[in-house]
Amino acid sequence: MAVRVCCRGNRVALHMLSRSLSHSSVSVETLSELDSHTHTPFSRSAIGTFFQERPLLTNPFTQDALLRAYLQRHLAERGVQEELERFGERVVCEVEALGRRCELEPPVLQRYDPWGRRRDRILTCDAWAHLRRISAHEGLVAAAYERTYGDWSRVYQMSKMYLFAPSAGLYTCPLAMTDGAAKVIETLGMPARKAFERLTTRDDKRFWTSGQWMTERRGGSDVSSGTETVAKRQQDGWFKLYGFKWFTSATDADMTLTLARVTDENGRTTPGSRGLSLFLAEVWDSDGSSNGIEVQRLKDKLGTRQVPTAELLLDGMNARLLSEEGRGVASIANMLTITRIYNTVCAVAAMRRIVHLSREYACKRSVFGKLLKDHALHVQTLSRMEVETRAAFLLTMEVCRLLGREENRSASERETLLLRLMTPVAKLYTAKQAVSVVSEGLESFGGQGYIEDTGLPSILRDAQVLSIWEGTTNVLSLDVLRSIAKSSGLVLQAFCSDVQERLLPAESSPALRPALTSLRAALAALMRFCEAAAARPAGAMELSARDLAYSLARVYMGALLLDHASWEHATHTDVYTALRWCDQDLCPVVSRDAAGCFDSQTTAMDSALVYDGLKL
Ligand code: MFK
Repeated sequence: MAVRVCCRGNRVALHMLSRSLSHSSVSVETLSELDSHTHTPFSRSAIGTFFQERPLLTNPFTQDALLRAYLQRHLAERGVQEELERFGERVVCEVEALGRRCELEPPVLQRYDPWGRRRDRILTCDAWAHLRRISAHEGLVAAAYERTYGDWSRVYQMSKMYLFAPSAGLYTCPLAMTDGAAKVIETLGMPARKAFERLTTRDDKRFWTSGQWMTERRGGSDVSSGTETVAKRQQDGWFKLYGFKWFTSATDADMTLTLARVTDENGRTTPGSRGLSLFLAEVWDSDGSSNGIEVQRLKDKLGTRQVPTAELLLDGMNARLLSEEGRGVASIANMLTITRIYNTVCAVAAMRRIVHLSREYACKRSVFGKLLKDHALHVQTLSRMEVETRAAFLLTMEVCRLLGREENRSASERETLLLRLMTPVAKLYTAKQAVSVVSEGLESFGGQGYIEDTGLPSILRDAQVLSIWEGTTNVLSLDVLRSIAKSSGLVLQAFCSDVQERLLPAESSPALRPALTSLRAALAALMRFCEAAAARPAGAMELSARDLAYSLARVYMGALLLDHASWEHATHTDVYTALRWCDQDLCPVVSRDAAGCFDSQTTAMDSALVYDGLKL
């Protein structure tokens, strides 16, 4: 092998010539000597002339057939499509670059002022501030509370969020908590009207974002026993909070909602959930100093690097009591409903984005003599991603629709029950889908999907958090059980009758028959399982919780796909999607039960398997 270095001014080109493997040499030549190599590959350039085409991001509204069809069906004649098309253009031309800058210029913690005085400040980049302004102007939170579209206001707002999310550098995180805080205040009867107005304004100068500080060092799932923060009542009726918050997201927020235990005159607190109350605090004073808060450090995370996530010591933070004393968890649950729905929207949006880029790339990338889009195996993989994305989209929009109807006071009892049941189901299931679909999507770019500055890896990193924050998959599966127990099974009855009704129009379509048959069988099996499970010990129910939640998700998504495919303007593609979705095991809780997975001896076997080889 010979390596030759040629010089012309500052230009240096390295030429790797595979002449001989037996000896290598380095020589310096002038360009004129190289003229004889004009036709040699790589002779004039360091890297040759072939470059891979990058996938182009185009208007996410116009390229999304299902979103457009869904809106045409439900929100047709109200100028919504034009507005979303305009916003989609803004996402591509403006938001995308801002989001990318937030990834490249992550927040930093400044602890001291130039004269050595402790003064914690979280510094975020200009792009983050710009996204805040855009969010306010576009009414990304406000639209939900203006209720311009009545029952459909949430669908409208979340359609916008869905377009915004994959480009927005995780600005959806503060927006989720802001929306959640507004929802809590509204539900509690407006005890903090001024804060509510700021959270829901379109005026960027007045717009506030909110945090949601729930997680402490003892853990984020078991909030009732893990919360150590205490609240000491002051003479003016306000409280001073003392505690340590272990994860606080988007800590640059203007205000926050947080949980603490009110102390009695002897300094004692009530343990458990009954001892927790909900507080509202402004995070920063008017001079920019913090409200009795020390920022211990910013977290070093796998993804969501755009978002300042901090550990906070609350050392006398002034706060006002928002809920009744002891009703903290029940009150903040309204916020969790909203943030879990945002999580769902962001999960689907991430899936849609990767599918968008993957299919675009497949039209440009040629391999083995033809474009990727002409390789049937590659297209099969993309179509499976598309099926997952469509099912997730319809479930997400249905949950948003239910939320909108509840907020517009038009929800029936069945719809209210369904919202309670399907919020955790949608959150947990779409989060898992997002990780899987985005991971598959990265693979569709080959090695380029693994290269940082393509921007692709950050989509996967950011998707990974979706199954963790706002409750892990298992915590949410237990929340599904909680909703069943609390309603004495009424949520399941609502589920069953809703699915049955949705399937009726599909009866007149021969093309949909195989999917309809599978879905009806799955629903019947699921309901039989639930009836039998009521007689089982609580431990067995808990063991089946995840598979039960997955079954509810798959059956409901199937029903929504069939419903959509039965619409008068449905396409062959809609029918095909429903058929493909119903190909799978729609009811894993029943198949796992049949395999003995929830039997009493299973826990011991699982434990023996997991700890095999480890001395306990
Ligand atoms: C892109 C998206 C961006 C999102 C960004 C957000 C960033 C923020 C990051 C975070 O903060 S992540 C941390 C989020 N933390 C969690 O999600 C907590 C996870 N743990 C749970 O959800 C537990 O299940 C829970 C804390 C709720 C358990 O608490 P408890 O006290 O053991 O619950 P309990 O005793 O069963 O219920 C207390 C009350 O709350 C009951 O009301 P009642 O007193 O009236 O009976 C319950 O019905 C009610 N409740 C609980 N969960 C509910 C609920 N109500 C409605 N919906 C729910 N999901």
